[in-house]
Amino acid sequence: MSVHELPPLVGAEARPSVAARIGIGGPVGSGKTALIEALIPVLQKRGIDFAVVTNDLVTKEDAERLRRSGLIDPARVSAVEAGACPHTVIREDPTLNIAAGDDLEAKFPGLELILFESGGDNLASTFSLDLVDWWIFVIDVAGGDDIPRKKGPGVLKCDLLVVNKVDLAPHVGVALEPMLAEAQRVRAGKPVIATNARSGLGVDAIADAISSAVLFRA
Ligand SMILES: Nc1nc2c(ncn2[C@@H]2O[C@H](COP(=O)(O)OP(=O)(O)OP(=O)(O)O)[C@@H](O)[C@H]2O)c(=O)[nH]1
Ligand SMILES: [Mg+2]
Repeated sequence: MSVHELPPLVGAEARPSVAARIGIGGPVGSGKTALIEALIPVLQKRGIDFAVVTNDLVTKEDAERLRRSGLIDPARVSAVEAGACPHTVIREDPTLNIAAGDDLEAKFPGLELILFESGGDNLASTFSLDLVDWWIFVIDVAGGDDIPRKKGPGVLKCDLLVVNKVDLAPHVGVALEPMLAEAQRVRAGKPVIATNARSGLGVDAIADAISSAVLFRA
């Protein structure tokens, strides 16, 4: 077979694009969309040209919420309906998400960054590196301080672990510092950031992490 007859590359290597693609996964209701809502003005202030792809089971709820928010040009938000199994479309067969990202890049040629929010899933959900270059896993304090200890693949394998809803710690009987220390321990030094997506606490640190990991900005 000559080089001209080789089958086309799939996934990341096939992308003609330049936009970095990052994933945001985590259990149902941990605050993934809230985090995106908090990140949008921070990324805009930094002059980053970005778009968002959301995933829901059988609706476009999160995309509609972002489009209505007034925070972002609605054309920059795409929705994937994941069907029964949210992790399938971010891991086993990310074709729909890759296509949604490609469409956004075609529409916005200067795009630097695409955020892919997974549908809420369990602690085992992870992203295919055919889809994303780097990914965040969002857990929340109200889910219980034993979540890091359970060492789910999402918690262990993500590039950045976000522990959200820190404001709720006193209300749900969670000792925040030991929870964060345990998260750091199980991740063997990979980063952990504590956030309150409603107040914006920790969101600048996430933007810094994204910038240095995939945009090669200080
Ligand atoms: N107190 C508090 N509430 C939060 C925080 N972040 C999110 N919430 C609330 O938690 C609920 C779920 O937030 P979402 O952003 O919809 O969570 P999600 O992970 O996108 O949910 P799915 O996409 O359905 O999995 C909403 O009522 C948010 O207002 C936080 O930091 N503190
Ligand atoms: Mg959401």
